[in-house]
Amino acid sequence: MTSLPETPFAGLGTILVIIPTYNEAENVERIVGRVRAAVPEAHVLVADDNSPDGTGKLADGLAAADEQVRVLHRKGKEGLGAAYLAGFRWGLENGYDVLVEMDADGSHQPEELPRLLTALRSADLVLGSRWVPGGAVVNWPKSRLLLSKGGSTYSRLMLNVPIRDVTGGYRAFRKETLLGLGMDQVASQGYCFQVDLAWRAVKAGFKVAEVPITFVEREHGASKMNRGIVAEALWRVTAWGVSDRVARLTGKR
Ligand SMILES: Nc1nc2c(ncn2[C@@H]2O[C@H](COP(=O)(O)OP(=O)(O)O)[C@@H](O)[C@H]2O)c(=O)[nH]1
Ligand SMILES: [Mg+2]
Repeated sequence: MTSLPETPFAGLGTILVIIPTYNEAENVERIVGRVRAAVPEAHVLVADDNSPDGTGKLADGLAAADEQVRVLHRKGKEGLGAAYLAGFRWGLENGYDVLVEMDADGSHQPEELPRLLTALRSADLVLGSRWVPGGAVVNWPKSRLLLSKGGSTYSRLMLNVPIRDVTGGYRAFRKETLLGLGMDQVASQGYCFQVDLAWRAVKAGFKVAEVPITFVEREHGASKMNRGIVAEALWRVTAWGVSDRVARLTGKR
């Protein structure tokens, strides 16, 4: 019997990097190439919401040339949260042990993925963090820095989660973590999806670790961040925090 070649992360099992895309034609080929180079054993799933700019077609081309790359074509733009939930379900159905979240625009550097995976050896969920010592953000205007830091701090205090960067989207989950945090009840669509999952993981008693990352603002294409996404995050986090306090006061938790 021939044994499989030893890879640095063999102990973690099979790894799927999920990359949600909406109009990332200028980025999709570069990011997939960087992931494949940085962690050659990882598989990649591009979860595209029928991008009008042809991102899905470009991803199909990558998949045709590399059996470790797959594409999940979704019918239209439904938000980051919905794309990730579909990607997670696909990954779990296809037997992956580790599921990674990564943006398509290069903000989450694939070259830092080995550090997240190394930390996952002794954690259930690893968060790439901009706001722990050693973490950084490159090329963000002051307004965006304030929004992100403020959002993270507000969520941390409102939900009582001991996490510095609770809104970040560069993460590695063990499959048991996803299966144990009640994914089916997640309704968040936009970026508060990230807060939702981290909070659920903490409440479910999973070990959550933060490792510093350097977040690099995109050079190509446009951000999909908008006021609706911020508003959804604000009202959902506030509603969760309030109902959590009420439940604690009335002893229902
Ligand atoms: N599939 C899918 N991907 C999305 C959607 N909204 C954002 N994304 C992707 O999510 C990642 C982060 O979005 P981005 O616009 O860079 O947000 P920002 O970094 O917060 O400004 C990128 O890979 C986007 O293409 C969506 O509705 N559907
Ligand atoms: Mg971005």
